[in-house]
Amino acid sequence: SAVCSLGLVTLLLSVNMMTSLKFAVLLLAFSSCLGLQYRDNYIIEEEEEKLTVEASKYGSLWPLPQKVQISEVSFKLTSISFKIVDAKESSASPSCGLLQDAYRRYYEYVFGTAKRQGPYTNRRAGPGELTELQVWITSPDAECDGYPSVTSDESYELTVDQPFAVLKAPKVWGALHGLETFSQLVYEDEYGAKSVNTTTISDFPRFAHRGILLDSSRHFLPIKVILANLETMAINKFNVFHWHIVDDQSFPYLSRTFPQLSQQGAYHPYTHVYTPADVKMVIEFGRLRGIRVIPEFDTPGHTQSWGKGQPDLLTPCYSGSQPSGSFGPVNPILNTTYDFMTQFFKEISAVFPDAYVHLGGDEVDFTCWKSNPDIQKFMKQQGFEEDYRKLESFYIQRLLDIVTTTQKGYIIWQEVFDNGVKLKPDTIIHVWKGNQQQYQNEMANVTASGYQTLLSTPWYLNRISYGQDWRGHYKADPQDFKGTEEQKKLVIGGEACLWGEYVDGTNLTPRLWPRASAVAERLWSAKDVTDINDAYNRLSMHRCRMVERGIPAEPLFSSYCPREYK
Ligand code: CP6
Repeated sequence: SAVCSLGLVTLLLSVNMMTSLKFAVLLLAFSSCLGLQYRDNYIIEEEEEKLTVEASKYGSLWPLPQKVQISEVSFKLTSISFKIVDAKESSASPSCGLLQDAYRRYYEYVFGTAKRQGPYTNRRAGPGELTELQVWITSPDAECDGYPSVTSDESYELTVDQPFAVLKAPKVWGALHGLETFSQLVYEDEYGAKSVNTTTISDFPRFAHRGILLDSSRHFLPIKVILANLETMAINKFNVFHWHIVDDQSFPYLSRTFPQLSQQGAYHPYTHVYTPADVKMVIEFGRLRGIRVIPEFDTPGHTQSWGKGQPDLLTPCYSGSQPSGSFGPVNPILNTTYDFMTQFFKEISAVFPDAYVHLGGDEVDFTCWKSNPDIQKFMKQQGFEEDYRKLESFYIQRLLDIVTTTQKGYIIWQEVFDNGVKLKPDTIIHVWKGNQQQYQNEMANVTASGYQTLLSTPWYLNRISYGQDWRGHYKADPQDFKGTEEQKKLVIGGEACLWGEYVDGTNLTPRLWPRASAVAERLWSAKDVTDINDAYNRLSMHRCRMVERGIPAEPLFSSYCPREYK
C-alpha cells in the first residue's frame, strides 16, 4: 500500500508529461491500487484473444442447431428465380399470414432489398441453381393463428438439395426458426453471387423458455425500439419478451380501468405511454415471430409510480408519530388494495394473451412498513411478531390467489420462494441473485422443492466491463448445479436482463446485441456446444449479419465487417 501511494503520487505528477501509451502502461501497473476492476479483462484480451476471425465448419450459424451436416456441394440462388413457397403437402393454409409474412422477410434477408424485377419472374433456372425452399407444416394444426406457449413445438428439419430445399416443421413455430437457419446458410461468393451448400439440419431448442427482459420504466422505450429488438430476438431464436413495463420511476402502461396510473405516473401522460393499440402491436409483432410477451407488474416493492394515480395504494411512512410524506411498498393491510389488484389484473389477463404474468415480488424494503403504526398494529393482530417477511408473504399470498382467478399462471422473483410463500405447484421461480455458488444453491433448492425455474443471475447485460462480457455469459449453464435428473428437468430456461437505469432508445440495441446472442446459444444449442473459439468465429460473423440487417450490434473485439453499419 505504501508502494501504491508512492506510485500513485508519481503517476499523477507525471501524467501531463507522458504520451498516452506510457500513461496506459503505468495506469495498468497501478490499477490494483486504484481498484480498477477491468484490469484482468484487459490483460486477458491482450494475451489470449485472437484478432483474426477464422472460418468455422459451421459457417455463420447462430445459435448452432442440434444436428448439422454441411457438404462441399453448393448451389447458386438468384433473386429472380428463387422463391419460398408452401409445400403442396403442407397443412398450413395459403392464407396463413404468419408464414407469408415470414417468407417475405426472409426473402429480403437473403437477397437484401433487391426486388424481383422485370418480365422474367418465371424464367428457367440455370443448372446448379436452387430455385425453391418449400415449407411443409406436417401436423394437422399448423397453429398459424395461435399464440406461442411454453409447450409449443419449435422443432424443424431442413434439407438443402436439388431439386429444391425442404423445410419440414410440425408447427409454424419451427418453420420460423427453420427460415432463419436457412437464411444463415446463404453466403456470398467472391463475385457477390448468393450460394448455399447441400445441408441437412435437424433442430430443436434445449430449453423452452429463452427470454429477454427490457425495462421501460427507468426510461421510456419507443415502440420502434421494442419492435426492432423483437426482430433481433427472432434472429437469435429467443422466444420470450419479458416486459418489465412499470416500476418505481414511471408507469407508462395505459390502463383502461385505471387511466390515472399513467396520467400521473408516466414521465409524460401522452408521449411516454403505451396505449392499448401499442401493446396490441407489440404482442402481434412478437406472435408473428414466435415470441411470447410476458408483462411484469412488480409488487409490493418497485411501485412508487403507482402511488401518484392511486391514492392509498402505497403505505404512508412515518417519522416518529407523524406521516413523513413519503410512501413505501403497497399497503398490505387495506381491503381497497386487494380490490384494486383484482380489477387491475383482470384487465391485464385480458390484454396479454400469454398464459403467464410475471408478478415480481423482489427487493421489498421493510423500513416504511416498520415505521407505520397501523401496520405495527396489524402485525400484532396477525401474530407476525417482528417478522415482516410474514407480512410480505401475507400480501403475496392474496395477490397470487387473485391472479389465479384470472386463469393465469405466474412467474415470481426468487425472494417470494425464499420467504416461504405457499405457491401453486406450477409456479415458476425466477433466480436473479448472488454469485455463482449462491445461484447454483438456489437452483438446487428451488428444484428440490419441485418448482420450475428460470435463471438470470449470470446474464445481467446491463452490467458492462471493458472486455468481452459475452464469454462469461456463454460459459454459464443453467443446469450446472447439484441435483437429480428430475431436478434438472425443472429448469425451463433463462432470461438475459437489460435493466434500464442507464439504457434508453439511444443505446439499447448495441448494449444488448451481440452479448445476448451468447445467452441465445446457451439456451438453444446442445449442452456440449462449448467451444469458445468456434463460438467466437461464428458469433463474429453472426454479429456482422445483424449489422448487415440494419441492427447496430456492437463488435466483439477489433475486427471488420464486409458491409459496415451505415
Ligand atoms: N429493478 C427491479 C431492478 C432490479 C431488480 N428488480 C435489479 C437489481 C440489481 C441489479 C439489476 C437490477 N433494477 N424491479 C431485481 C430483479 Cl444488479
